[in-house]
Amino acid sequence: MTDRDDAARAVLRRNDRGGFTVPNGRVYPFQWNWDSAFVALGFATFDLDRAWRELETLFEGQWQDGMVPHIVFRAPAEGYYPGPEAWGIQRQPLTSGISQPPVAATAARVLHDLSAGDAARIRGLFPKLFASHRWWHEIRDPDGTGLVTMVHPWESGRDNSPDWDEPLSHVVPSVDVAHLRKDLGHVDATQRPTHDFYNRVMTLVEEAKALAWDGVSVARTLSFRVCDLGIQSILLRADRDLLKLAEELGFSTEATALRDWIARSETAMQRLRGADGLYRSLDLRSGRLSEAVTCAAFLPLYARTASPEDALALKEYLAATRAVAGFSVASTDPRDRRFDATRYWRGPVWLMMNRMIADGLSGYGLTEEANTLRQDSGELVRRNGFWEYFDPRNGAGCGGPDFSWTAAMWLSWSGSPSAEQTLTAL
Ligand code: 9WN
Repeated sequence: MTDRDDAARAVLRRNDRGGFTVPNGRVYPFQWNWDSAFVALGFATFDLDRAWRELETLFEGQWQDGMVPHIVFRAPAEGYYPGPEAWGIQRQPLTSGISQPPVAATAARVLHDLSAGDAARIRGLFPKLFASHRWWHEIRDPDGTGLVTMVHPWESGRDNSPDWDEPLSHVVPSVDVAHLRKDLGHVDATQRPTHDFYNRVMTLVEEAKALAWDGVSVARTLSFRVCDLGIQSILLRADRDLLKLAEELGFSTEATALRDWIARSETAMQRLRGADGLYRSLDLRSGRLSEAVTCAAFLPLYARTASPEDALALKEYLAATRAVAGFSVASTDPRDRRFDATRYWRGPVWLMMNRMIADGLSGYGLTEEANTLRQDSGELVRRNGFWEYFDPRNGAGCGGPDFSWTAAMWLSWSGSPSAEQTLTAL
């Protein structure tokens, strides 16, 4: 145990609002979907019961159709836009109307592995996890193509990535929400998305409201419809983890469905492979692959769907970009004109991305590269603390301080003395 471990636990305890954790009390005062999955991994290092609770409270926000919302507004809080009134959804607990990358089943698998044969918690959660995967594969892929649709940049969790520039340029803004924003009161404007971005993404919320948030109509008709390489890869990996759980727990009908979804996704993912061997997101409206190469390019390794040749191409790409950017992994290729070292998802490093990428690299035997990511991630925290994200050039902390998932990644991965142990844990 080190002082920094204590500090990381203190961040999680401070951001704990009683069974659920806020990413950061000031900037993000509610429960977020994929944040909670990563936070559960952090709690699991010192309080396994509390770790399960994080996932259980997240799923209390699950919709009837299986969707797990990207925000659960569990208790009123000031300081964040768009709050519950902007989404206009009448259910309890109050939630947003879109989802986020489905990391939860993978986190649940890790918690179950740590639960020493006690299957009670996973048995309670399994049907809900399965319903959420069914939602992605059926509601968000209504034609069964094997590629799931995201309808809003916030669903990717990589909100402001250059991946969305082109598809978002076709959304005609119908609202002006600049005056409603609260993020700029907490974080420097150069580190946050532009007003134009907010006007376009809130236009998408208005479009969905007009459809009364009907799942299939939203998936078929919103003016932003993209297959995000991140969601697609994270879902495929989570399908595999959920399949392991289904087999162990004897959920055979669910296991059959999961095998079908996995087979379909594996085939369809080939459509995301560019001529240079690197994977990208696909604009489902125009049929065009994203031009940018972003940190999501590594996630087919995490999904275990890349070929050994793809893995070698990514190894080279990692070395080349690290030589330019400094700390890995920059969220946008630092040689790209769209790279911006401190602006949200256009350059900075995120530790939970690094952890998934390192898991992928080690899954392909690239242990040295995986260790480099773990060391870079550890160093960023040692130098600067538990920031939301970091400038890859000098490691400066950006966004919000005392961030839950950064503390959780420190405890469960980058701060651990043994790389081997932690790299196989996810
Ligand atoms: C919108 C909470 C979330 C993360 C996302 C990150 C950011 C929200 C925002 O914060 O998004 O969901 O208002 O910018 O991009 O990945 O889950 O930490």
